[in-house]
Amino acid sequence: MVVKTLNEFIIERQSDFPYAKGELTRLLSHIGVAAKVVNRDVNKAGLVDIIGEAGNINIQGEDQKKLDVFADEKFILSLQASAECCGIASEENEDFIAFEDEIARNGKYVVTIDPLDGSSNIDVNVSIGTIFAIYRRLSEVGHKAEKRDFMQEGAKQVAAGYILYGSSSMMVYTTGRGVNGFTLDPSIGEFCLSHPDIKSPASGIIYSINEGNYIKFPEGVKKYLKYCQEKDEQTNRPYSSRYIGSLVADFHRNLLKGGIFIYPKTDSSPNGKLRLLYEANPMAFVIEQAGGRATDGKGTRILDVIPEKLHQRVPLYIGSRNMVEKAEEFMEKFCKN
Ligand code: P6P
Repeated sequence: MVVKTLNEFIIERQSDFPYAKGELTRLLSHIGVAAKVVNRDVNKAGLVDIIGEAGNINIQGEDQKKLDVFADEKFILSLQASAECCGIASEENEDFIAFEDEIARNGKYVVTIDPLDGSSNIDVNVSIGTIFAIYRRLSEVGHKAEKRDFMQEGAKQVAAGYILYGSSSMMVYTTGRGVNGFTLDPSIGEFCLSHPDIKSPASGIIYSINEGNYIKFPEGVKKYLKYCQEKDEQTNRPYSSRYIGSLVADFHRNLLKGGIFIYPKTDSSPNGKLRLLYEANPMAFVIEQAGGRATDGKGTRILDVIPEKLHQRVPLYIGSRNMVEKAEEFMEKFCKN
């Protein structure tokens, strides 16, 4: 079988966009380059002195691991060098970054990114990931990026995806014409097309949620979990509980095998934990393009949520369409507020 690299695929698909003159192509290619650099260091994290707290506390109030900082820097440098991106909103930075240099200011796109999601898993060698979304800027080309460029609803994404640094490293993304997955071949240092046209199974037998928070869950979630655990051969229940605690890893497994991931609101986290701009929205674009569903549990599509704050959180019910709809039925029946 002839191997198709990420760059060959991106260029081949560029013809999908008559208006695009290669800008998005270059942007996606630069993301791929940064991913390879971060992958190299994630894979040897145990060997070099980049494990452990960088001594900083990030905007989320979490200990910043050195690899967090390293990944954030690598993606920012690569995106700025693409000359297609005029600004970035990152989980690791309190405010958005508007590039100052003239070339970057002429970029037509902005990027929201979680440079290294699940970083608390770095020290124990559990899969972690990068999540990104690309929007067309609203502000005038040639000027600095403005906050409104980043406060667009997810439905305005022109591309989104993730890199999974796991047993093998993969890049999965969509530009609104389906979802394709690329596996890094270390022998040639290229992401190669390995999962063309990924489709989310309409149903599955996996549910992913941190059951340690059970007592804090809304009643509808508690009832849905009991539904998952009941025996019913016709609907292949009881389902299996699978939770890695790394969104990219949990999402990717459920995307391929079928399943639902839930991070609901709780009393202590009234909007859940996951971030709208650079976690929920990119994953929602991917899952919908694969035929799945992503909502806040109360019928609002994640992609329709109008952002109000850069690091705003949102409850996330995402995965196989039938499973998300079933969970929403329980939320509708048992959670009126
Ligand atoms: P909890 C990792 O810190 C993360 O942001 C996601 O990758 C993951 O899905 C979630 O938090 C896990 O959160 O509260 O279950 O540990």
